[in-house]
Amino acid sequence: MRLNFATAAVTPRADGETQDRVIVHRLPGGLVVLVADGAGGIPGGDVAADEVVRGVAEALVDDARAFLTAEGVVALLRRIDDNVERLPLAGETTAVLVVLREEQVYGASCGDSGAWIVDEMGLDELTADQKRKLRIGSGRAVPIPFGRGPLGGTLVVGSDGLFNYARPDVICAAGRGLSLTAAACALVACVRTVSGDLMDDVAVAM
Ligand SMILES: [Mn+2]
Repeated sequence: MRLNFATAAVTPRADGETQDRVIVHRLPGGLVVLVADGAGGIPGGDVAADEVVRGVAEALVDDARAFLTAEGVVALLRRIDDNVERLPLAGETTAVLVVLREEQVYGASCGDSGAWIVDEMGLDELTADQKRKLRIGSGRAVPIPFGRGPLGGTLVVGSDGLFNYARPDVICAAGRGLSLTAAACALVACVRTVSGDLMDDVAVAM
């Protein structure tokens, strides 16, 4: 099974600071892909997103069983939600966590980041049923599990800066024939307006 991956991120902010986080961990025989997008409009989105990154890294060491099933990932994200809610400086964040193994792809998400599997035929939105408003840090997060068989196409995990500003057919076509690294760069490039502007931070892993 191919277990290589690429990540890319861009931000329209002049200071280069972004509240999007994209992290990929290797497991024996698999990958853990995480995207977290700290919510704007309330303070502390970046703290919340960092706390998800930290909580997942910690669980990989202390609680590897959490990554064995989609339900385990749901429970992990719930625990992280409780922890983030208790942090005075933390706001809220989305989280999409995908475990990619030889025989299956599974995970859970909350908020409006997304995970798609794309191929020539179109797209399969793993995160179609997620609760967009009940984010990590609210104390009310409702992570929704997803699962599929062996990965058929290309896994694309990203923030809403990708999925809200690029047409689905453009996302499906963006990486075709390219190396993964070039494809990830092509994806974050395709959300720019004709004048070259970005409307939101963008982070992707594929
Ligand atoms: Mn965003």
